[in-house]
Amino acid sequence: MHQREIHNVVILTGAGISAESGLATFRGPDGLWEGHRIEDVATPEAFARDPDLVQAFYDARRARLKAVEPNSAHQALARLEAEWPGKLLLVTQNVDDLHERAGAAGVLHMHGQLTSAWCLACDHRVPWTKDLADNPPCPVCNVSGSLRPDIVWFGEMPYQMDRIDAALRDADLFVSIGTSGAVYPAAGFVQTARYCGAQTLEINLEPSLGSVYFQKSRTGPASALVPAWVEEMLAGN
Ligand code: BV8
Repeated sequence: MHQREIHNVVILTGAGISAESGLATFRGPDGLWEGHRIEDVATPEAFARDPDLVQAFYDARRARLKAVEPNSAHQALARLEAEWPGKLLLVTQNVDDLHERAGAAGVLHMHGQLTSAWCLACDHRVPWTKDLADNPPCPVCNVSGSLRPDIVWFGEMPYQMDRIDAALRDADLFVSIGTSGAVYPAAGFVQTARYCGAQTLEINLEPSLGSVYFQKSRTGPASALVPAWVEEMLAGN
């Protein structure tokens, strides 16, 4: 990394950064939930067909958040965000709150968050930490049974894509951490960044589906590699 040219940094994280905190990834051996493929549960069609099944899937994952803690990779990224002298955008595909609980401030959750609910009656989004399966009333409009998880499902448009695209085009460095590169548009970010002149680095337990697009890659657990990389970035080498 030629540090002197790196001012604007975009970081993309995936489920792999939360794996060592004890949260299941999508495509590991546990890439199923109660025997359901994630793609079959995380869709608007599944929610229309069987809302109780989908609400239970997200209620279980929301409840699990209370049982896990951020790991050293989340903490290192929070430190980098706080101390980096240039621009830094942390985009996550994860719907957990571990980046925030490690102290990161401006996290962009492109696929939504477990700790938010979306009311289909009044279209407000509200902070949410309880279950939704029991059809609680919306705290804004008081309608019951209108709250869905504020999660971007397959076939739905990810959040803040214009902002992400502008940051990728302006990036000097794009770093992807803990993602398989299996889902678009996130899997295509490296190509946009590289096309616009950014240096690209992948940090992952194993080469991802998009490894070929990265100029540099480091394979191993995020809890070891991310703190080491942040030290290098802040030491200016
Ligand atoms: C959209 C929220 C358009 C839900 C998620 C055919 C071809 C190409 C694309 C498509 C296609 N058919 C359909 C599509 C589009 C589709 C898609 O890409 N499908 C895939 C399956 C082919 N994409 C969409 O639908 C997206 N929307 O395209 O909208 C549109 C246009 C106009 C108008 C309206 C709409 C929306 C996709 C978002 C879906 N929601 N998450 C939830 O969480 O329940 S996706 C979910 O899976 C994640 O958010 C993430 O994005 C994705 C991949 O997961 P990862 O985070 O990468 O996790 P994974 O388990 O896969 O990998 C973990 C990695 O970590 C591994 O590589 C592993 O080695 C590594 N690891 C493990 N342990 C560690 C580690 N690394 C380091 N340290 C460790 N300790």
